[in-house]
Amino acid sequence: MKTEMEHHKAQLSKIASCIEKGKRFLITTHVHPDGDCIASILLFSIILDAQQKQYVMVIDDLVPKKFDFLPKVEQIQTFEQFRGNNASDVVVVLDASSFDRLGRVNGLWSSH
Ligand SMILES: [Mn+2]
Repeated sequence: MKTEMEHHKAQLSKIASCIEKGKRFLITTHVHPDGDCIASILLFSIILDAQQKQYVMVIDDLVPKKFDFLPKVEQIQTFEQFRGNNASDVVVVLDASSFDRLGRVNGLWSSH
């Protein structure tokens, strides 16, 4: 039987392989965005930049003005800006405990 640590390692290597194989990523997070979710998606985008991957960041809400100072925050799209434009092969959901928390972004990929 796998130990908890082995289980986590196996999960992490699955995630690493998805990132490695993925070409176009959709990165998203919960509605009513706060500092931790915005920082999470921006950091993930920086990781993808280092891998020279294509991605879009989408949130079903406007990013509050108080986060304007964060690097790359202007690249985050609202649902309206993004709609109909999904060509991603990997979806990355950060800082959300359920798909419901994604608002209208939830299900953008369900037909794929
Ligand atoms: Mn949060």
